Amino acid sequence: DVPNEEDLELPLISFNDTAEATSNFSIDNKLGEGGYGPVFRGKLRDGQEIAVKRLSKVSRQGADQFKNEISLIAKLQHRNLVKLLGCCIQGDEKMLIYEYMPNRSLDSFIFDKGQSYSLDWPKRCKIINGIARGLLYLHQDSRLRIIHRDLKASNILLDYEMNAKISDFGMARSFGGDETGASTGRVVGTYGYMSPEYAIDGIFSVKSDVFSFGVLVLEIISGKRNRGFVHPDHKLNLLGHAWKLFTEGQAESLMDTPVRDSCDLSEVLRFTQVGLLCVQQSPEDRPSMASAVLMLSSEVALPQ
Ligand code: ACK
Repeated sequence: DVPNEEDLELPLISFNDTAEATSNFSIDNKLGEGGYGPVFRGKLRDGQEIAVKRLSKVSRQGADQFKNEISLIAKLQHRNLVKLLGCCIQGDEKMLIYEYMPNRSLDSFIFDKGQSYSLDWPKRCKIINGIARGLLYLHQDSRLRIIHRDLKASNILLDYEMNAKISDFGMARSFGGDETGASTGRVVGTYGYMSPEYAIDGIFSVKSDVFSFGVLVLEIISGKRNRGFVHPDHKLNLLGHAWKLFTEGQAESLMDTPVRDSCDLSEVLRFTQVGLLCVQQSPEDRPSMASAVLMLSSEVALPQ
């Protein structure tokens, strides 16, 4: 299901080769290692800051993921998705050029104790709403209907105003409107965020993204990572822990200190409940992203 080069709907700037690409922007310091190679910070000739993903070691799988990312993301345009500005897919060294996200990834913000103090509830609330809207767009836009398949804190990037944008579409799949799901023999993704039906049987659908979204919501509220994949009522897992505290009326003790110090309690409780609905064991019991967005904004009564 990897498209041919001719079928790619190319983004704004497409460079013919590495030399042409690099004469149009500078590449500065390395930001880190991404899914298929290093990511660098750079600048376009007009001074606009960019992030450049390079695919240096051209394994077949890496090249396929790279093309997959281009063909899907070239069609995407939403304030909660990281914008692809250009690409260079010919030649040995392939590159994707993205808008630069100065506050980097949500991962370091919520799990690094030094930084998490600056992330009060209003900011976290805005981040959750942003991720929800970005995901809703992916699932619903009739031209797209995309399942991300690797939604996690390190794939959420933050701009100057702490708006959240979803990145990394290397594993995304277009599902063409069939909501019942598809299966794969090769399970890819990250354990703490993987729904049980995907981790065990390789079945993915929009509801597997909803599960990952629920994990993210609970991580953002608690400041704790969900590790491993176990049944939600397992004691050791964040999901089980959150469920237990919530049903015992102790949800406040789930909250990360900066959240507790700055929040509207009823709002955090509502968000926690939405998170818990999204991580239910059975995909049919999880809300769609459209319902999740409505529930976050309190427009509908939550099921008990
Ligand atoms: O967590 P980070 O600081 O944010 O480290 C990773 C690293 O590159 C490897 O993925 C960072 N990164 C990826 N895309 C961008 C971008 N568009 N703007 C800024 N940083 C980025 C990511």
